[in-house]
Amino acid sequence: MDRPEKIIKSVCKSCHGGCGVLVKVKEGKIAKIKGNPDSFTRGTMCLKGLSSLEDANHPQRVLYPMKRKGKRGGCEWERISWNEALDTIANRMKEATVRHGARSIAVLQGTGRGYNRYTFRFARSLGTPNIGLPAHFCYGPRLSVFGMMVGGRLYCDYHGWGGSYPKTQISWGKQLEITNADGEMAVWFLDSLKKAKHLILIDPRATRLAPKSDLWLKIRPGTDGALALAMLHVIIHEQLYDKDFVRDWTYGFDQLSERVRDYPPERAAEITWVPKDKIVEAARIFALEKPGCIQIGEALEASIHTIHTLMAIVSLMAITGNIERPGGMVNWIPPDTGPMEDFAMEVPPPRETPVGAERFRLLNQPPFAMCHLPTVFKELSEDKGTIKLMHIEGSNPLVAYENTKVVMKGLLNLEFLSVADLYMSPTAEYADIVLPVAHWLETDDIYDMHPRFWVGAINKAREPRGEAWPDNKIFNELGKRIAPDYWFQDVEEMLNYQLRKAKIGWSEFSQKGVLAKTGSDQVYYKYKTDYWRKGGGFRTKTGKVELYSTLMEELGYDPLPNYCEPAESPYSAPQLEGEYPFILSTGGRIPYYFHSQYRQILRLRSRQPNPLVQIHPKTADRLGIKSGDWVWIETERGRIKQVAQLFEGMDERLITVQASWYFPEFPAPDHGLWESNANVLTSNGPSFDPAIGATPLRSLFCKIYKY
Ligand SMILES: Nc1nc2c(c(=O)[nH]1)N[C@H]1C(S)=C(S)[C@@H](COP(=O)(O)OP(=O)(O)OC[C@H]3O[C@@H](n4cnc5c(=O)[nH]c(N)nc54)[C@H](O)[C@@H]3O)O[C@H]1N2
Ligand SMILES: Nc1nc2c(c(=O)[nH]1)N[C@H]1C(S)=C(S)[C@@H](COP(=O)(O)OP(=O)(O)OC[C@H]3O[C@@H](n4cnc5c(=O)[nH]c(N)nc54)[C@H](O)[C@@H]3O)O[C@H]1N2
Ligand code: SF4
Ligand SMILES: [Mo]
Repeated sequence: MDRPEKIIKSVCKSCHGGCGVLVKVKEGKIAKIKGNPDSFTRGTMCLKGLSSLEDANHPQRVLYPMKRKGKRGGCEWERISWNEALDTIANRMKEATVRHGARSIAVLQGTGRGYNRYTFRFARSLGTPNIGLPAHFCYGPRLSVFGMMVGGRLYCDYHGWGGSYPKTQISWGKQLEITNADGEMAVWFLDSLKKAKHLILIDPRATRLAPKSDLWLKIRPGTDGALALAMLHVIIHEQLYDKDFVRDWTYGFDQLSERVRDYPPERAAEITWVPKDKIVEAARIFALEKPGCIQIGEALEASIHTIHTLMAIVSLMAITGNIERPGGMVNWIPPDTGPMEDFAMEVPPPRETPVGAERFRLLNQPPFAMCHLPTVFKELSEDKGTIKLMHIEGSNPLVAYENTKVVMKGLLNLEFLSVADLYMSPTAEYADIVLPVAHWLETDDIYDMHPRFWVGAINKAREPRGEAWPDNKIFNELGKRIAPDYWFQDVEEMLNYQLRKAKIGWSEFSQKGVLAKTGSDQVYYKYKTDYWRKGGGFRTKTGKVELYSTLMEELGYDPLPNYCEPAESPYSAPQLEGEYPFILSTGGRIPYYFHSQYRQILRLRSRQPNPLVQIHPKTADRLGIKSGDWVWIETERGRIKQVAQLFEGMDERLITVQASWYFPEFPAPDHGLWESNANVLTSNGPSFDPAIGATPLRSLFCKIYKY
């Protein structure tokens, strides 16, 4: 009998996610995935999303819970039942809590995948403050600075709901056009760009945006703080700022003016290698051609100076009067569900300090306190410290975190490690228990990511393969075994609960597909209303935009933006320049991959089979390197090899390597972890951003030579 064809509406989650999709199911099988023209992303999809079925059907997916036999990393596995797997993990966690306290457990998640709220709720319900995310160098700095300065979040207004689109756009250390980072979708950005008068690109490399930009500031990596301070200098000195907004709605303008006096554009030009005229021009355009917005990239966060750099950039947004203005930077109001993270926040936070957060104190700020993973791995590698047991839901620390040798030593010293993943990543290979995770095509959940004006229904198009479970079910079933008060009968009850404020149940929401606040439902200039505060104002201590941060002051840090030189640079460590003559940047994103994922997907791998290191043609010529040669890249930590790609659009002294490479086709357990993984080169200390503990993934010293 013919089974009817069905079209399932869902949200792709093959990266951070966000693209509306239509999944065609024929005779019970998924036949095709395409973009949904009636969604926020208007039918667009990237090749990763279009390859989702190949991913879901891949023969190497983990399909059953497994426990380790023999020694850790010995690659001998035994299939076990879900009950045995969950009971084992739960019992180990309870035991650890009795023996060492709940703080001995760390719960890790990688980049945002729309289930962060489960990770946080789970860790809180265990009683551990040690939630571990890459947030010290990714998105955490932005959220911290937005929080301390404006009491909320700031997103570029690409949507024009207030009647204006950005006239000036700055793309600062970001490739949104290929990364769709943090739920801010490239399609919105590129469409709004057509309506903009100016695009300013601030990047050491000529990215795909360079031909579209009227100004490209070819900055030396890690010096963005000096550039932003000099732009502030120009705007303040030339009186180009928004005087009414500054007078009525900012705190600390005089101190900021005093501070930027130290950063005239000629000084910044020396530091940043950007000509003075271009700095002045960029500042004038941003101050005069309004409204304007700034898209901030992860490159500015993976720096030992991220917090003060971002403070200077938010000050630029503020003194030009671009905050909460149509076409500027807006803190969207959430749909009727309320902020989805309330699901985690309603569980009382543990009182203890997360590991490392006594030193990097911004990591210990409500509502998102978390541990500092470089500290966790360092302590573990020295066989000391607090953490004994780790559960990892969707992260691959052996590839993702600084200094792979240290991370490996640390993982090996854990008493117990459980990993929930779709594949046997190098990290999963070293686990005691591996849990099989369902693909998003096999999952029912609520999609919630930035920029938070909408939530969408992820609707499963088929049952999970093997015995895989969705992440939400894993957290719920594990949670029930340890802290039943906070968990639910089943996933449907948990989804209904999260939708209760919107007065809609999961089944109705899953049909509807989306809840959003758009168009006239959105509100601008919220600080002029009672929205955040009675009588108006921002949700900060002073009620103003804090150019001078009272929180930074309270925590013992410089309350005003400032600049400091990268730790490995020709100016700060000239003695090393002889041996390591190049500036190394790691991690510009690859369109066909998402971090360490998808090297096993042929359709994607065929686009770029090998890791690429970008070298300026003149540098390559001097070193006898030709395009396509394998090249060693070496730092004080170690060396890796990647394939040379000659690239003219950057300084001759810069070398950029791709991050996140391992080779699933290489033998277990390491799968080529040491061959080309950029984090063999990076450092997990001693230099960190003093407030949040970020590390310099984008500005290190290196040497290169032919393989
Ligand atoms: N396809 C794909 N998309 C992704 C990801 C992926 O792995 N693949 N990862 C996701 C994640 S978690 C994140 S955090 C985002 C990151 O995405 P983005 O924030 O867009 O960051 P990158 O792509 O790394 O681009 C950073 C740009 O900054 C430049 N840059 C490097 N150092 C500096 C510097 O010191 N100053 C300045 N001004 N620029 C610098 C680089 O040359 C590069 O062009 O992407 C997300 N999207
Ligand atoms: N040198 C250098 N290092 C970097 C960066 C850089 O630019 N340079 N970027 C950093 C940044 S910004 C980030 S965010 C981190 C990212 O770090 P991670 O998020 O740890 O990224 P991955 O290494 O891809 O590991 C993710 C794992 O989760 C699995 N997975 C995918 N989807 C799901 C799911 O839905 N559920 C579950 N349970 N598992 C899933 C994948 O198979 C994979 O094994 O890397 C960081 N590391
Ligand atoms: S950008 Fe992300 S959400 Fe959109 S299709 Fe690609 S992988 Fe899927
Ligand atoms: Mo990230």
